[in-house]
Amino acid sequence: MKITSAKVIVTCPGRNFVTLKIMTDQGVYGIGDATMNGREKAVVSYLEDHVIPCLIGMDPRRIEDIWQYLYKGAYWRRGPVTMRAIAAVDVALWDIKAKMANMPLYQLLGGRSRDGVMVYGHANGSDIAETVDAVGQYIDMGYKAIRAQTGVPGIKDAYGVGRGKLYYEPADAALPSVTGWDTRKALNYVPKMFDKLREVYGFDHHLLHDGHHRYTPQEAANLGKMLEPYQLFWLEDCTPAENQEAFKLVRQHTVTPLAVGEIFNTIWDAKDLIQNQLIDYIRCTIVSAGGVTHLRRIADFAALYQIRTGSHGATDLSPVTMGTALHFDTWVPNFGIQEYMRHTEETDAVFPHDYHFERGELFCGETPGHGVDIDEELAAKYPYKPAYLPVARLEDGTMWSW
Ligand code: CS2
Ligand code: MG
Repeated sequence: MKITSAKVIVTCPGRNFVTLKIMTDQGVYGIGDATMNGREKAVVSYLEDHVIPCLIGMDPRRIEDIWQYLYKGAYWRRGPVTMRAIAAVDVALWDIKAKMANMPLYQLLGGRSRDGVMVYGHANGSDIAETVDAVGQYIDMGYKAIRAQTGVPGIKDAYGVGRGKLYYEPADAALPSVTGWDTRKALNYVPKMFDKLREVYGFDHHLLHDGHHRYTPQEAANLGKMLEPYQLFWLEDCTPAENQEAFKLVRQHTVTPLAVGEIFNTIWDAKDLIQNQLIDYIRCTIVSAGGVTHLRRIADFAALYQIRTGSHGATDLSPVTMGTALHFDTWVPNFGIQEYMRHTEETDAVFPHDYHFERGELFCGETPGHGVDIDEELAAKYPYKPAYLPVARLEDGTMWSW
């Protein structure tokens, strides 16, 4: 069996997506996601100029060997561009293998560990009252777990506040828009939101919060401590994680569960966090962390320390990643939760898929492969549109982590 050709499809049905399609001499094809929000074209070039020429003629059944070829063979290891390109190839090859086996992907991985996959949705508002309403709407839709973010008085466009009810899309401008940040104001306001949420809805639902890399370790520890009475499912990205040791200080001071990893690319980014048991959930996902082949290594390593998965699932991860992640989640023994931000109807139409939402859970389908396709004709109607994530500055103009 041979790879005969491969192409990269860029489409913008409401937001940009980069998709790799690999064709074989047996007529079976596979699809992989290579989207990197705000830096899409870097991955397009990496695939078109440097990966696809090497793939032609290779045996697509040799998934592991091709993964190692692209990782070790590039000499330049790791990083968000490289690992997304590898992920796209890896996912397309798993799709091909599962189609050849006439099985849904989760069967190839080891079979079902659960029926459905618990997901969390994003509730947000410009202030506490609006967020409380939004959480109520998610509860009414059947969600068991809800992430709550609020605008903060005095902070311009605080992270996580969307425009519509169900959709939140941060990459919103042809050049980065400037948002604000003020840790003092956030530390004052965020605990009040959770106090209100527990007062109104009680403790039956899981609540989550994303710090989005904004706090220092000491401030994160303080926030974690203040949130303890509200029994969060997790506090995410409470401090930047380039320095994995930073989490020691947070861990020593709070029992609020910690989640991190949506911007990690390999197991090495999480090694110290995992083996020192500094986190509770690992948020790496298929597209950013080298595909199914590598994510499986991360999840297995995390399982040794009772750390569970909580894969990133924002709208910039295409339905191809979501579909693949759901097969992974259906199999992985140490599953925790799956993030689920709904895609727009336009996006869903470009990527026909067989997963569905029911009573707070997502279910992958039984179609052979990962169950997600791309309608190329429809995709061609939505040309690429430059869209950047915002940047964040403090009141005095200092650049901060967005
Ligand atoms: C976020 C994302 O979903 C999350 O937890 O942190 O909204 C993130 O900001 C985007 O995926 C960036 O592209
Ligand atoms: Mg996040």
